[in-house]
Amino acid sequence: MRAIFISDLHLNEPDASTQARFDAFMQNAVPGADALYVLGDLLHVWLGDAMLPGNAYVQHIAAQFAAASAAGTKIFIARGNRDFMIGREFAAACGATLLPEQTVIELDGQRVLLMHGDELCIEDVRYQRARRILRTNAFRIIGNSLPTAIRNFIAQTLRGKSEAHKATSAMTIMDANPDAALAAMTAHQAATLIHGHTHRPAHHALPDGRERWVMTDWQQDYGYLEWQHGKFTVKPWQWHNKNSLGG
Ligand SMILES: [Mn+2]
Repeated sequence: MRAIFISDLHLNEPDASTQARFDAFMQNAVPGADALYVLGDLLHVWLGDAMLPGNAYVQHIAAQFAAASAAGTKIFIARGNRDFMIGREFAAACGATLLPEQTVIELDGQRVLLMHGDELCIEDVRYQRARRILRTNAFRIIGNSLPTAIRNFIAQTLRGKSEAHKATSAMTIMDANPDAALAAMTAHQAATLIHGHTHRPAHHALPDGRERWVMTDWQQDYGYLEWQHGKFTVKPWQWHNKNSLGG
């Protein structure tokens, strides 16, 4: 069993270096894996699957997932706080299965809890209040029925380059609350939790043997998480540094 876990790519058309890193990852890391789990914020801005038609940039991303899926790697995509409007059309274009907000998988018999992780940032009360509204099917329907011109205008505004850096820097995101993480693991009877969102990559090993892996965003040099031979390893992105790929 070889499974790969990633999150917080924040793929965004002006950011060519992250795109190059993604292309290299799909070509080098994914082939032969049994499963690829994308745990939210794959896309920096996604205001609904109505953005898909005619969008060559996102279709190129989807096509790479679809090719991996056709080659035998199961693709699973969870929504993040930036791409919570990902829907069935996008998932279908990727040959992917959409995951619920929290999901438990078994890796060689071990229960592992997966989530984007924004629900763990409970000290950010304003965000959690907004989240309860935004993450509903009703909001998803409203967003998808916006006129294309308005949606594109909003997307372009959100996509501005300096805005992208501000919005993805860890300083602007509150950290996960460790007690909330433990409570979620207890509720799901999982000894391992994997999440992203905070952009603070880490391996938290708890005294009771439980562990929490926090995945990195793709704008810093770190790596992806892989399960193979019954253990997790962080694998550095080494094909090679994104500057030489993206120019
Ligand atoms: Mn996020």
